Amino acid sequence: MTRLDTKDALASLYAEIEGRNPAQPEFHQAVHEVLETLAPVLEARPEYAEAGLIERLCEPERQIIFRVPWQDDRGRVHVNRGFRVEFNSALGPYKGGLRFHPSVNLGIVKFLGFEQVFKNALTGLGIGGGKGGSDFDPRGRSDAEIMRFCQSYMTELYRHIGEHTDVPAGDIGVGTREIGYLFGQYRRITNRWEAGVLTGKGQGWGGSLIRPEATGYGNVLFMAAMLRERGEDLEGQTAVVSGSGNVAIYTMEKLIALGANPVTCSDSGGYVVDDKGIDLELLKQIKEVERGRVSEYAERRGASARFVPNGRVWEVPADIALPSATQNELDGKDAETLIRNGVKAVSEGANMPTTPEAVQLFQSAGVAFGPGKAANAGGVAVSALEMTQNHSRTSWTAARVEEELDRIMRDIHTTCHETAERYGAPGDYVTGANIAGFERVADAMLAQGVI
Ligand code: NDP
Ligand code: 2IT
Repeated sequence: MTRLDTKDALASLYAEIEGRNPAQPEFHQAVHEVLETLAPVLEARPEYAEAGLIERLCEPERQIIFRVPWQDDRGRVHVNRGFRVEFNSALGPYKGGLRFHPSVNLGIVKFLGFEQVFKNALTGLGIGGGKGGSDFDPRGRSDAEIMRFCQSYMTELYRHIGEHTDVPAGDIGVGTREIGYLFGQYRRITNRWEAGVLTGKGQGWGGSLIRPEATGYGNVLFMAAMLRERGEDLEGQTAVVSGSGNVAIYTMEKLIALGANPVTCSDSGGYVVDDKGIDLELLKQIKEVERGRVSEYAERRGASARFVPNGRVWEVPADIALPSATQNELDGKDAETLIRNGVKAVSEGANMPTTPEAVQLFQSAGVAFGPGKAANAGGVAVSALEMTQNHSRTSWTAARVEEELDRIMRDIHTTCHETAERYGAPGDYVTGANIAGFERVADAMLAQGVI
């Protein structure tokens, strides 16, 4: 087939997938972004198309939707919807986080699960892809309410997961506290100490050192590798970071450690800009200990910081940008602003935070762009190391885990870089990540037959 024929075939496949999965715009966006880059590899390897690989890759192996009833502290009954999409297990057990946020629906879980398949393949660690969550809103809920919700959620989920089957972890709204309640309920129902069934566990009951830090640290390592390609490093770079949760906080911690200066953070209420650089101890106290808002940071920090309600954090001038909150938080207009202000590299801590239009603008302007499925893979990679530690009943030192994380992120960067070059798109990390992830999953699926 010629390039044009392949592109036509992909376009009609995409139209079919869109029609078959109505009202799932985020899933369509994620699929489109991958299919758009696959033409060269499908031409080079016609056996992929013959084996119906794209059709199979875009259809989850299993989709589970369930009722999650729970009682609040006043005894009122609430009903939420729970999801677990087991997308692809060609490379290993389904692996991916759980998101608790009111915006969660099947389309969002499917976009996240689809991305996870390629991301997990890029780690090289033998993990398939899945994602789950609920439209439950944890904001303002007491510990007891969170616990009852998690227990109810796990009362259904437990029958679908297991250390060799499907291994959930955290994502937005799910951290160590929630993983603790989920793990406790799993243990109670199954009467098994099965540490490898969940990752992101606490220290002392099966968790891995550096897992809380891993996504943010890994993203900064990916950013550093992109800068190195351009003959630069992080020293002295001003960074704009969005979000103020797990990924954002440890992104800032690593940026500071490597000599860069993060000057912003945000939440859904607005953003903070701090001329002296973010005071991480204060931010951690407010977000991790008090579970407060970034507006409180500005109130307590003094004259160097101000809170901009409902503002776009991307209007703050910076050398590098690390979106670390949520999908589609950085659009074409934001990209234009960043480019005008001289941004030279963007690396995605969040999943699909940059709209397709913004990605296009960055790439045309020569801004290095690291897509989430490569740049934020450090989190799931250390989850896989947590599973390894659980299987062998050992725990590694922080230094050992960090060393592994460093190696894995360098490998992912090299793989994406070399793959892009091999397929005639030098410097295009989106193409490199998609093709490299695809080849690994596709080869395993080919070998395992039509299932
Ligand atoms: P957290 O729940 O710890 O933090 C989420 C942050 O994003 C908060 O600041 C939150 O603000 C903000 N946010 C969430 N939803 C929205 C929204 N709809 N609009 C505006 N702001 C929003 O989550 P994480 O830090 O774990 O996750 C952040 C991103 O990183 C997500 O895209 C996640 O999928 C991705 N990711 C996470 C990994 C992990 O290991 N945790 C691994 C790889 C990727 P507010 O409190 O106001 O909602
Ligand atoms: O998006 C992600 O990679 C995560 N939320 C982490 C998944 C995991 O299994 O650690």
